[in-house]
Amino acid sequence: MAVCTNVTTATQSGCKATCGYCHATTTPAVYRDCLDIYRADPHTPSGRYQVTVTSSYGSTKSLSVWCDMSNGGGWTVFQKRFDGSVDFYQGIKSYEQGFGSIDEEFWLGLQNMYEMTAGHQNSLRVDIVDYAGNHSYEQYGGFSVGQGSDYRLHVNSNPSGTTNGHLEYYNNMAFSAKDMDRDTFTSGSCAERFHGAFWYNACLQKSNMNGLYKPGLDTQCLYYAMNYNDCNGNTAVEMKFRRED
Ligand SMILES: [Ca+2]
Repeated sequence: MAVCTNVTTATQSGCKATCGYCHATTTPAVYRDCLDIYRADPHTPSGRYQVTVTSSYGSTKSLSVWCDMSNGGGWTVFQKRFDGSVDFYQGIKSYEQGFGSIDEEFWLGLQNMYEMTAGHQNSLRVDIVDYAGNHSYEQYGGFSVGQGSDYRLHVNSNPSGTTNGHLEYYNNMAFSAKDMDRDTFTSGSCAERFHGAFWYNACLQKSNMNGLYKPGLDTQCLYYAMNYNDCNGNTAVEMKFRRED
């Protein structure tokens, strides 16, 4: 309940005048993303929250998201992997719509990512735990996902962090999956070759975030910021974005 003051008529929207004051039920707050939730309460913990996503056509939908309230808070996680319980070798429709469980491993979905990042300045953060248990991270500016059907990646170069990442190598690439080859490798499919789905370029892979969950040496495995020939699969990874406007 909220108290509206200085109400002069009983017809004010949502209000019922009583003795010059008006007591009205507040409209539930609409949170567009984890940043709105963080700003409403900077002490709220990381976890599962409900946000309202507005499409480019103006329609709205409720969406469960995982929010990382550490590292400055307000991060909307769009990919989380830590135990290999979810199969990430999926087709383009699954990657468009999202899959997995928001409390466990998941991919949030390219359409959701487009609708939540379009028209905003966003940062991208990657958190990694390598096969030896070492934690590292990287942060990029200029992140957004273009509209369907190809959902191009936009990300700036010169990241900050503790990993020598190169996601800018994939800047302006279309998203490819095992059943949708939009990479620039003309003799085959990077998604098939690396058992994943990503904004693949010409298969000179420097990251394979949706690859096979197989910690240890394997060129098809989940890895970030290394040459695939040196790949020791990561044991945990999160990718997340935050509005900066
Ligand atoms: Ca190809």
